[in-house]
Amino acid sequence: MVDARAEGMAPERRRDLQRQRLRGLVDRLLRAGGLQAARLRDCGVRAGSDVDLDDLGRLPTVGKRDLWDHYPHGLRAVGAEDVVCVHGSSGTGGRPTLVPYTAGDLEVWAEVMARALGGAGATRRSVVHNAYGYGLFTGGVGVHHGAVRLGAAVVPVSGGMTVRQVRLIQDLRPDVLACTPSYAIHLGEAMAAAGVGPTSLRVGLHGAEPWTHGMRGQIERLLGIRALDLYGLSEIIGPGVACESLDSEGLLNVAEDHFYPECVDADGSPVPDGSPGELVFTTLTKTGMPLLRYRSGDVATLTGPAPGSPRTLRRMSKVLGRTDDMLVIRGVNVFPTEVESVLLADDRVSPHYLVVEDRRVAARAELLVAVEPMSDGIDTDTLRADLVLALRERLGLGCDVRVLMPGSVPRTEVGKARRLVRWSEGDPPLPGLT
Ligand code: DLL
Repeated sequence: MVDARAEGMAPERRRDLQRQRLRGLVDRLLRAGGLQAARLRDCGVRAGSDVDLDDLGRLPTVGKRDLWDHYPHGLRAVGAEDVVCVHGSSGTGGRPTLVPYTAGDLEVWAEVMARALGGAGATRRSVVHNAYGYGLFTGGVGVHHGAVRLGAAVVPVSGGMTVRQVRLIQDLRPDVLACTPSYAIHLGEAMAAAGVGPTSLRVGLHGAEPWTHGMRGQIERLLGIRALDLYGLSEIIGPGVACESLDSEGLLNVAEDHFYPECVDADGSPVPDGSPGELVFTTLTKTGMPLLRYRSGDVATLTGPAPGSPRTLRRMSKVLGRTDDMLVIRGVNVFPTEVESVLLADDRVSPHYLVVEDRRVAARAELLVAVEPMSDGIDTDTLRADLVLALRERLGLGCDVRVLMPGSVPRTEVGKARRLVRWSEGDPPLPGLT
């Protein structure tokens, strides 16, 4: 553990720390004025001492719309002179979300990302090949801060130029790969195509987009590494909000001393541990844009620490989907990740696929799934029929499967893979789909 005191703290002691930090946060928000202060006052909160962790549920939430409504400075809670950088995401529908960071926020970020790397087995001797995009996106810079804090050597290669990346991996012999899961597949395929054998890579930290255990298997086979999940969102800090460690049993340790997690249903009521719900985060220690009860839109489950692990942090599941990515097809709710788990359970299917919500007849949305065969010589008619059956069994829904020529689904070299499109009019989202 990078910070045994924080990661291994007794849960009751951590709860005291969280309570104290929550009160400090509420005082900071009230002092800063603005939207969150007004909402707190409307709830009868006059000072941090009025709140407790146990009644967090009665406090107001904030959401993406609030950030959009307050663009460009968002819910900044400090003077402009205290802001040292701005990050964000391009967002859906071209509406960016910008997040101001103070020097203190960068400290927190470096700390939680160093812990994430440490949990993956990285040390001062590690070389981290960082293929997350550098820029406004938090992936590249966030992993960078963590690697530097750990004392590892970071190769800030960013996204794209895959041939050069393969070369750098051979020459610099990194043990840690940091990139999106879809880029890990792309990189692995490029290495196989170039005849590059086993590399020095040992572990990967993958996130920024949803991916399933099936995709994990594909990455691990292709690259010969342990593939771990790294989660975060720019509104909260970026990567490092939660991360799998080698011993966390497939779940992600939440950095809950800095980001207090809740899991709620559509009405905002808490769901029990182990039940899926929307993750809500409170940034206990951030100062640039602190958020009280930010509704992330990400659906996952929460659970306690791994039994027997020195880490005592609560854990979250892989993200199952986003509330706004949930498709409702003939009354059945479907997340694209459920489709992915069915597809990748079949070793004839390549990890390049696209889920299309066909809304050309608005009153009757249909699910169309475009896949590519893993290799030549696969009987595509049988594959298609088998997938239709497997999807019907898993989702309880008939859908249309198209097996396309290899290479038809666009690869993502930079940024996040696009796994879901909504098709309401015009040309098909992929050539060959009609
Ligand atoms: O994607 C931060 C990040 C960078 C995380 C690199 C991990 C690695 P945003 O661009 O603001 O920030 O997008 C945040 O991406 O709300 C999720 O919907 C999705 N997301 C992030 N990590 C994961 C993950 C970064 N591990 C949004 N699994 C979040 C599934 C993820 N979805």
